[in-house]
Amino acid sequence: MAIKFYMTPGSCSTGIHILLEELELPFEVTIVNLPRGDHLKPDYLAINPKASIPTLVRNDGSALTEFQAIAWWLARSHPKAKLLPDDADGEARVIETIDAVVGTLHGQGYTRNFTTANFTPNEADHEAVKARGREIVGQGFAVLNDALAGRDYVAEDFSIADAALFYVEFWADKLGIALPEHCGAHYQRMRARPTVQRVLQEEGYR
Ligand SMILES: N[C@@H](CCC(=O)N[C@@H](CS)C(=O)NCC(=O)O)C(=O)O
Repeated sequence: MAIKFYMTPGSCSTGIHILLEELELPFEVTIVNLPRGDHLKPDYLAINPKASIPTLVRNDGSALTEFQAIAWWLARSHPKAKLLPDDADGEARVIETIDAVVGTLHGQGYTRNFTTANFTPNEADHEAVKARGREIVGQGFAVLNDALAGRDYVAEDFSIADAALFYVEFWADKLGIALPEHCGAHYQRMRARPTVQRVLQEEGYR
């Protein structure tokens, strides 16, 4: 049984898609159409009751959710691919960056723009909520930018943290949010990777 990957093109699942391609794993894709509400349908909720993307159903049939958990499991179960540093400091930097990406830039920043109504029942407040979201994203990138100075990747080599950072950089690109210097260079470095090019093409981007 191949790994089953539940994803939405251009969403945070793009980061996991990159890791699956980096690992050259065989996997079956199911596209979950978020705008159509596929994630709220009983058959998907039976797999992931959190109604979120991404989900990975592994060879033993068990489902794994949450970007960090999926990325960590992929890296730990394929150690030869070296998607995690093997020193404590490098590992801590990876966790630090993924948490900032998923918890802060995505969870507090971008979601204010993607699912604004979840933050206020008042439509008159929507623009203010979106503006605050962009502010959080900008502040988050500024911190990550400083950490990237003088480095090609978050840790010494490419790791799961770079796939996470890529998806929020990709969203910045799509939304017209300017990336600070080192994040911009990281984004271009990631786009030059053959796996990233393949993923973007498969997800309908160029
Ligand atoms: N903490 C979750 C967040 C996942 C998440 O929010 N994914 C978005 C797509 S990028 C989603 O499923 N949205 C569904 C919704 O907004 O209802 C994770 O890391 O996997």
